[in-house]
Amino acid sequence: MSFWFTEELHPYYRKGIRIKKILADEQTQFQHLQFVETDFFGKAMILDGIIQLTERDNMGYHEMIVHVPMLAVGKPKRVLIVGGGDGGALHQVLRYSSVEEVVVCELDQRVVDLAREHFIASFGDPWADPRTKLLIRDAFGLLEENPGQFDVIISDTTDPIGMAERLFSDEFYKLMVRALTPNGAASTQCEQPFFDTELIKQIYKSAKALTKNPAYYYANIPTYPGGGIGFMYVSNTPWENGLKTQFPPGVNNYINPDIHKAAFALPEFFRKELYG
Ligand code: SPD
Repeated sequence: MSFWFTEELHPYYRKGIRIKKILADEQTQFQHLQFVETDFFGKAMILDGIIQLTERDNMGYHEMIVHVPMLAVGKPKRVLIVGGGDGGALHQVLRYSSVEEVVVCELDQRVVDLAREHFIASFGDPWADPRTKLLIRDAFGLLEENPGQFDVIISDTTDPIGMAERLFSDEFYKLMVRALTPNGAASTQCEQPFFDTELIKQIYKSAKALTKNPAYYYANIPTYPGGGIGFMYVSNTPWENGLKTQFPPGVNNYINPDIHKAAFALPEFFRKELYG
């Protein structure tokens, strides 16, 4: 027995996946959290009715949000993940032997608890790595308290709705850049060129005022609206530096040197909007 789950992030667009079984369904202190077994995409995590990741296509998201800034920096030692309670980004960050500490700043302990149980086949148990430090708290305070502390910051968030809206603000970008080391790099979940053009332009403007070499890049993820999602690279270090760096040990399922480079090529309508 299976049924259709329909996601409506935008009032003018819907997408659906077939679900075989609901594995967990609870209202946490912060959100409606569900883990489901899908027909095609393996297990999926859904927050407030929006698909966050599936086992089958999360690699496009996690490999791109993590490796682009990590490779650009070269040998990052201290990394901060804002959000990321599902462990997917953490799993990728821990592939780097240069990493001494990864701080994961997640608001909802239940996301970590249930993801740890349900995504063990995909991510192992990155929470057990001695380099991992989980902080259950709001990211703004942590960023404020840690100027110049992180070589890489990864903002692995939900969409800009409700409590997550602040994570897409100029204020957040200012604090994030302030928390980076001078040549450090950040990457942020930065939505969809067709649906979120104005938001992305606004974020690029903030990033451009704060750093020398921001750039937008994109990955294909079939279970996200429009079939993909973009990221803002925010740094004084050009992203192209990463093209000269070797991938860390372990298996890539999405990124390779061609994809790394091509991800920064933008469709003409959007390139004009963003870069003029
Ligand atoms: N519209 C869905 C955007 C989801 C972004 N968050 C993904 C979290 C994966 N770690």
